Amino acid sequence: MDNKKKLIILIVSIIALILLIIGGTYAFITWSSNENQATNVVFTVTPDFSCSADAGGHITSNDRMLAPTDCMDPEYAIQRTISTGLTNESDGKVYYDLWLDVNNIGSGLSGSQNFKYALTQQADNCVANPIVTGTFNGVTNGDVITLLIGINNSYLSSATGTYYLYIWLDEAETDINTQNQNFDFSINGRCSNILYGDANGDGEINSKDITRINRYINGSTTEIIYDAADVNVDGVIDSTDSTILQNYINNNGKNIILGPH
Ligand SMILES: [Ca+2]
Ligand SMILES: [Ca+2]
Repeated sequence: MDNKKKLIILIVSIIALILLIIGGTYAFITWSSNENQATNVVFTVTPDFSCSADAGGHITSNDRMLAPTDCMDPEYAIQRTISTGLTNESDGKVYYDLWLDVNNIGSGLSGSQNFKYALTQQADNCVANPIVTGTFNGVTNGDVITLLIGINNSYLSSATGTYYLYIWLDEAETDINTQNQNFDFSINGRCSNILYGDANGDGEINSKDITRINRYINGSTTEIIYDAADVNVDGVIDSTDSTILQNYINNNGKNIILGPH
């Protein structure tokens, strides 16, 4: 055997060894979703309009195993196209929210800094100018991850949008605790002609709305957009709404859903 053939065999052997190590070490993390947690949802809000979000149906543990990689990896990262839009015409303004419900997340993944998500409007880039990106670090069962916030994504008519959701374990991950973990997420959304949180009806959500709610509670005003101010949708406006709204503003709308969810 000449040296050239020896070199080729050596390179092939090294590559095979690398694949064996990577495959044997990390390719065990699965996305799972049961039949009740469809990732395509259609919801009707009023008789006048409805909106939809289609993320391509179920994602099950048979679909994808995750391994440390970059977010564009077609084999070991999750990439979902989400098409949103109004299914009926609307004359008024419609606010659109989209979020991820965390139904279950393994402690090894919530303890990692490298289990990540990003939502973009670019099919070919998950890093540049994401609408939202973050890690699942510290996330627990029952939490929500905000993807689109209504106030920044209002539609005037039958507009549609296409978004790309990426979920991946970053290539920096080396912790053995991220192996053999399960997680279970579902995409949910809501459209509404109510801008929840906008208690004074000026089209913005800010501290003025907290002031308005507090004044309403102490009886110094009766002027309030009732449905918008009742952010926990329990039928009354009280200090709970004020507290939720304060947290929402403090977090810049991150991972808190105002209104029905
Ligand atoms: Ca306002
Ligand atoms: Ca309330």
